[in-house]
Parts: sequence; structure tokens; C-alpha cells
Amino acid sequence: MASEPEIKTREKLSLYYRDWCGACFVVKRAIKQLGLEVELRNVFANDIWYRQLVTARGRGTVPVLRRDLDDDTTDWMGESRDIVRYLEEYYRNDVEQKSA
Ligand SMILES: N[C@@H](CCC(=O)N[C@@H](CS)C(=O)NCC(=O)O)C(=O)O
Repeated sequence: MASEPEIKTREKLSLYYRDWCGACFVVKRAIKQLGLEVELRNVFANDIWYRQLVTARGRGTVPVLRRDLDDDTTDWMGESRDIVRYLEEYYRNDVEQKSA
């Protein structure tokens, strides 16, 4: 039986990261492998992005994935493993379709 097409919430993705950060590298590599459009926001190169991060999360630890959703809400996701798992699971079908 054919499964119903999944209706996905549209979201704009931004990754708050910094250079020389292994956990950030792991997330950036996953983004590249999945071919996703994600705005990369180096918090050490832009003080506004750094302040946005600290305001939202209470600290400047990176990587953090920011998801701006269609309903005008914003979700901030920390922990590189959680971010990679989320991207792989949420976008896996898109990637399969792209390469088909
Ligand atoms: N377990 C975290 C580690 C994150 C982490 O240690 N980030 C470092 C850079 S690689 C950091 O931002 N340290 C500065 C801080 O926590 O303020 C993950 O995998 O996301």
C-alpha cells in the first residue's frame, strides 16, 4: 500500500557555529552530505548572531541549529548529535528523491 506523502512544516534553517569546533564540523559535514540549504552563522564573526544565541540559549555553546517555522515560531536545537539525527531523519526522504 502506498504511503501518504508526508506533509512537512516548512522551516528556514540556520546553524550557529564557530571555527575550530569539532562538534560544529560534524554538523556542517552532515548538512553538506544531505545537500541542505542552511545559513551558516559564525558567532565569532558577527556579534549580533552571538547575542541572538546567548539570548535564546543562555550561553554561547555551539553548534546550535535555529529553525524558523512557517507559524512564526523559532526553535533552537543544541547538541551536535541531536542536530545530525534530526536532519537525517527529517530530510532523508528529500535526499532520496533528489538522488533518484
Ligand atoms: N556536546 C556538545 C559539545 C559542544 C561544545 O563543546 N562546543 C564548544 C565548541 S566545540 C563550545 O561552544 N564551547 C564554548 C562554550 O560552551 O561556551 C555538542 O556535541 O554539541
